[in-house]
Amino acid sequence: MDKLIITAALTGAEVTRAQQPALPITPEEIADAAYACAQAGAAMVHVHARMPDGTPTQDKDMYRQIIAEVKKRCNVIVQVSTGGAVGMTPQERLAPVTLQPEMATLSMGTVNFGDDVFMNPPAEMALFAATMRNHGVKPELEIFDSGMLSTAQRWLQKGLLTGPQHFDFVLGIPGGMAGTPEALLYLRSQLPAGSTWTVAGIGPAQLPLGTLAILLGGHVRVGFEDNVYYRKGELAASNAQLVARIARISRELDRDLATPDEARVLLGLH
Ligand code: KMH
Ligand code: ZN
Repeated sequence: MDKLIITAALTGAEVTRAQQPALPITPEEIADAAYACAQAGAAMVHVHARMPDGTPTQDKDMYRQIIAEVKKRCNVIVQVSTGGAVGMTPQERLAPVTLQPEMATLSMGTVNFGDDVFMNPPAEMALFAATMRNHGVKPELEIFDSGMLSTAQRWLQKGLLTGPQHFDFVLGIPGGMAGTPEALLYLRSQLPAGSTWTVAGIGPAQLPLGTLAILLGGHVRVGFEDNVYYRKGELAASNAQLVARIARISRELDRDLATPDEARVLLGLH
């Protein structure tokens, strides 16, 4: 089995300081959290930018600062969000891709998102894919429901996506596919040959699905974007605490952790 790539989704667009007092917001806080997660075993960070008051933003300069601050501290792969927050325009969402980060997320379809709708019409997503290709940015394909994986398969056949792809199964969003082992096993069974995959279990699904992914040879995403709790009723102290736990479980299960450079090789970033 390949070594495990742990991604820390540090901030997201929805979680507030009221919900999680340790949420990193400024570029310095995000970079400090990235460093702590790297020390705990993360090879990648998935980042969203916020304004100083906590409002989500896709401002290019804010992402530039985040990337620079992370790079000052450590060598983790920085993956920027192009999901941003519900309601942002495609142009806003794409802004950080022009900074040529190593990776960026690419949502593969529209999904109900709690009481909102996270809009990802095919023509806009094709533009996102083309922009990433033109800037040499590897996408991580965000799969919120099984039809999105079928879309990825069609796009591979049509040449809108080329080469081995990296998938993120985001499971447990209200409106998306359930955060269950059955859902994960089904999606894994439908993956195009040669793909790599990770799982982002939402809320209480984070720990069980992460553990299952370790056993199945997938990779794992943890962090406050998806889950603010350490266990039921107890907030996590930091993103790094969530990384440290999944790292510990992986080592106990005899699966070593990928360093950032090893993850770059596994993901074909070189
Ligand atoms: N904030 C969500 C609406 C991504 O980063 O690409 C979308 C999201 C996905 O977080
Ligand atoms: Zn995100």
